[in-house]
Order: sequence, then C-alpha cells, then structure tokens
Amino acid sequence: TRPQGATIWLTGLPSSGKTTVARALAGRLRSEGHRVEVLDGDEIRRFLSAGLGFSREDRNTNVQRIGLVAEILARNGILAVVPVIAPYADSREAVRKRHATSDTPYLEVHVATPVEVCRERDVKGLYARQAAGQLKGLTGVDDPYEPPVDPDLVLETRHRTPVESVASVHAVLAARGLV
Ligand code: GGZ
Repeated sequence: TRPQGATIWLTGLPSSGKTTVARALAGRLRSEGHRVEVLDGDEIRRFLSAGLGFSREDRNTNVQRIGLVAEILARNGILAVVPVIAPYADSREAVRKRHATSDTPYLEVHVATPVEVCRERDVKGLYARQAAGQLKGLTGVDDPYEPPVDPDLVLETRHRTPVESVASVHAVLAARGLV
C-alpha cells in the first residue's frame, strides 16, 4: 500500500527552535524509512517566495505558497516538515482547511519558546539588529505573532532537549497512525 504522508507545521518565533526540531525530526523519520522533505522558510524565501518581504500580506502569501507545496508533497505520501513562523492565525487556518479538503493529514505544532529565551539564543542576530534599530517588524517584538489557540501539540523547548521534542512529535504521529 501507498505510504500516507502528512504536513507537520512548526510555527513559532524566530530562534524558537523550529529549524532544529525540524531537522532532528526529519533525521529520525528518514532513519525509520519514511520519505521526508523539510520546507524551511529561510530557504523557500530565496526561491519560491523571492521578492516577498515581511508585511502581513507578504507573510500570508509566503505561508499559502509553502502550504500548497507541503500539501502536494503530503498528498503524495511524503512527510512534509515545515519550520516556518506563520505568525497569523487566519493564514494558518487556510492551510489547515486546504489539507482537510483533500483529506491530507495536517499537524500544527507550536514551538512555544518565550521571546526572552529566543532573544538570548538569537541564532541569526535578528533580535540584536532590531534592538539596534537596524531592523523593523521583527515577529514577536515589534510585529505580531498570534499564538495557536488549539494546536495539535505544544513544545516547551526551554525545558526539553531537541531529542525530547522530536519524541513528542513522533508520539502524535504514531497516535494518528502516520508513522
Ligand atoms: C521575522 C525575519 C524578519 C522579520 C528576516 N521577522 O531565522 P531566519 O531569520 O533565518 O529565518 C527567518 C525568516 C522568516 O521567514 P518565514 O518564512 O518563516 O516567515 S513568515 O512565516 O512570517 O513569512 C528570519 C528571517 O526570515 N527574517 N526579517 N522581520 N523573520
């Protein structure tokens, strides 16, 4: 039988740990023999979303494009792991609906790292640049982040290792019969 795919969307602030969890999850799933694709916002923005900025409209366009690609992959038996901020609830809901329409499994995972912790990690130096006045509209600081109201899973990465976070996502996938 054809393997069933799914989209696993990791939403959260910059430096919350989305990419770290996505890569570790992808590694584990591949080692178990699944076909996996990671759609990283940073990379996608260079190609599929080239030219888009960080206005509400551009972020929503970015999220819908990535959502479409993820759904196409997932519909074809691939586990699509998506570490993308997706700050607006309405555009996340649109992606969820699209998946529901084609009966494609969809999981929303909130990488719920507090902004103070993200700021300390500051993997790409964005928080520092915002503080120095070199960047405006940073998600969670001077731009909105609407936390998911009813996510399929919340990861408190502050109190968990990446391996533990991966185990939590894996458990949800297993409970749904997706792995
Ligand atoms: C948020 C920003 C911003 C602003 C640049 N706000 O960690 P990164 O740096 O390398 O990857 C982040 C990426 C966010 O793209 P997404 O596609 O995930 O965002 S969204 O869902 O909102 O469309 C971040 C970088 O872009 N970046 N400026 N102002 N993130």
